[in-house]
Amino acid sequence: AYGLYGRWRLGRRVVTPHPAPRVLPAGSSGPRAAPERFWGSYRPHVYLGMRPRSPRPPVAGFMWLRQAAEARLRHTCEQSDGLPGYGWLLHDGLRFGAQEIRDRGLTLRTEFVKRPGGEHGGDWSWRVTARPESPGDQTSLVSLLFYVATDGQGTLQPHLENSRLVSVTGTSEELGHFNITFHRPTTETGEALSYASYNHLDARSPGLHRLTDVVKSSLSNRFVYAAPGGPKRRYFAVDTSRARPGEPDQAPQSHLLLHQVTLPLPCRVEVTFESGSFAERPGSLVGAALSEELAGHVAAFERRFEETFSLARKGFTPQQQRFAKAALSNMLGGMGYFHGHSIVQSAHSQHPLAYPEGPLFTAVPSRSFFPRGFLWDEGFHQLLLARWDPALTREVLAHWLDLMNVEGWIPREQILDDEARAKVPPEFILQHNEAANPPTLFLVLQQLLREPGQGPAELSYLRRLFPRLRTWYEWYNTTQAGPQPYAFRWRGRDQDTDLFLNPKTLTSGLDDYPRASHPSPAERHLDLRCWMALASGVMAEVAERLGEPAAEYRRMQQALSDNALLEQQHWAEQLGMFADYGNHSQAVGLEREKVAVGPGQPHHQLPAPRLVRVVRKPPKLQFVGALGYVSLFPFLLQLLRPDSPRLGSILGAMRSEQQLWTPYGLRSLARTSPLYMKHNTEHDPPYWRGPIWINMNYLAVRALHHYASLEGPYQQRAAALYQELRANLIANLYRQYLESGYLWEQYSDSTGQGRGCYPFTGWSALVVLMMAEEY
Ligand code: 6A9
Repeated sequence: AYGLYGRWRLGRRVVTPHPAPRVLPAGSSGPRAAPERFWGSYRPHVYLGMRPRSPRPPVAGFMWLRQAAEARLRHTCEQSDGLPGYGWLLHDGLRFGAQEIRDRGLTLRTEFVKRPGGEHGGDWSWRVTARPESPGDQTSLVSLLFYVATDGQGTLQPHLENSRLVSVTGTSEELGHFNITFHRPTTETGEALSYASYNHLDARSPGLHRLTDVVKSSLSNRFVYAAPGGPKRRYFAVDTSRARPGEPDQAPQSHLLLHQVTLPLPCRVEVTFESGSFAERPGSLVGAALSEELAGHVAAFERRFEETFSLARKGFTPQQQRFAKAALSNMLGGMGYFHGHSIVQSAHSQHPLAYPEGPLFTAVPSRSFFPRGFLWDEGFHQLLLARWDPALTREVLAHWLDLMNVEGWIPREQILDDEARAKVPPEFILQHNEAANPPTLFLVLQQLLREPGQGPAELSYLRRLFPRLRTWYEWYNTTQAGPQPYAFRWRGRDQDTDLFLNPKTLTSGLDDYPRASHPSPAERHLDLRCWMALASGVMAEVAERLGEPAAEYRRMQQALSDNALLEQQHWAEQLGMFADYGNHSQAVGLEREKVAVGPGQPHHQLPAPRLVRVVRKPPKLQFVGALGYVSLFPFLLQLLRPDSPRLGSILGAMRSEQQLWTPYGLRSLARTSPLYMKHNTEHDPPYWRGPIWINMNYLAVRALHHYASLEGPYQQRAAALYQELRANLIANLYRQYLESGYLWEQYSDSTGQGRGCYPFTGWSALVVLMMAEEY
């Protein structure tokens, strides 16, 4: 039906930007429009790094190395480094941060402070203090390595004094002229040190994603540390003559200049970045001046934290408050600024295409494992951050909505640059334009609408957002429509059903949570339907505030929260729960494939038999028996009327230890459910089939709080459960943090222990809102 040109145009739609003016016009993150946010710790994937919010700017970073028989260089956050703990203890998301990093044998405290001034985002200072793990250790040598690197734009110039790299001057489009100084090391209290060794590296790299390799390849232990009167010791250091630039065929994108200082513990090193346009600088921000500045920021943070969350007033101990501050600070310190493009594919494009290039300012779920943007995770992150700094949240939301294409689609996982791509296996990089993800940004909008003091600025922000919100909503409403009015279905479920116990639904965010065993267009997904009820309500409210047509959104909201219709589509009377509906068989299992052995063929030559799915009873259209988070959705998103008897059933299932209740929070899938803790394939362990996830638990606590405030037959029950569930979650997250040094992706339903990747501040940081009782 389409000509060649028509087909080409259809294929290009996936990479055609939404036509509405960007919510954030070009330059709005730059040094003129937003100088106070220009520089930041926006490289969450390294232990310490800063960059400005500009496309390919020079960046700053830090590495360290304990001098031992082997050189183990630390740079990007890696779980395989096995650090006993690291993360921001304090971070205001704007002006300062203080992080603690525990490595074997030493502890590092990394602090930064920004100072506004000039035309290019001002100055900043770093202070790194290294202390031995055991106070008596005076023999360990440590190397602290500070670098600056370009990323395709700007120039750098090293300045040496007797082979010590003392400073770097440079220029870039948005930074103008600048000067970075590596100050002489001191004791941890700031007194001069008599001796340290210095090395430096001046090298090229294919890009920022190869910096670690370039530095590693240059390390040599031919250097000798010889403090006067002390023993001579060989140590590892960067060596310009050895540095290999990586792929030689690629034009080097990065110029790297690195300063290494090697010295005994304890010690301290400071680095200053000074902007050339800063006219009347009162003096460099180092030493006592830096200490004073830091102390001021710490005090302001403490005050603001208590004003915002009232944890002292609520009786939390100082140690519990420190935990909550660290959770919030890690969320803020995990903010990243990424610039680049996704690689996408539509049903109409034969080949993967480059999505339009653009910026994304976002929090990330995990600095080590998932240091990039995830659409539905971000809604949960911003529920916390909106309480701390609503302006920040507004900006993040705008960045996400500006990623929308003409269809109304936003790619779910944002893998935008080489550094991000280097961390993701190729098969996960491609984003498909039929793939949704829960529209949790509507939860954030709902929260922003409730903020007191909505004035003209907030209204005009909403007005700029509105055309995109409208298309986004429409995209879900049409592309994820279900088999009957008011029903919805996640697209993009796994199709290769023979290999999975239950084909996954990655788009729902709940990955392997059991759904209909045989994906089909007849499916009705309960969670998506509830998300759409929420989205409709928020759209109606936004439209009403703006004087835009709201009636259709209201009508949808009312239809989707009509409890009778909800029950008709999703109440499974026989199962006694809300459920998905689809082509389903309960009688499935994984079995070893039988491999025919030919006569005389020795067994050991055969490939290992695979696990394949067997369906012992044919599927039929029915409700899907899988009690867990999905079944709770009408409650989680507060669609149930307070007098609904279904509310009683849900509270019962939640409190039953056979089903969802544990001393650590609600498990994702009932213990009595057929796929509870079942592997999906030989190599795919259970994920959303039992473990405790904090985002859903936060929604549960929030919903209990809601129903506890409404008169009805279940009010008392909800109030009691609220107290209990909240206390369990807070106690376990706090305990896990103390015991393991981290917040985690999920938690074991049998021991409460952290599971999956770490640190995963992501939605685990919602514990702060539970402590503060902010819902
Ligand atoms: C795999 C492997 C270095 C899975 O937190 C992000 C998402 C959630 O949105 C989702 O609900 N996580 C949850 O079920 C992590 C997903 C990671 C997928 C990419 C690539 C990289 O290995």
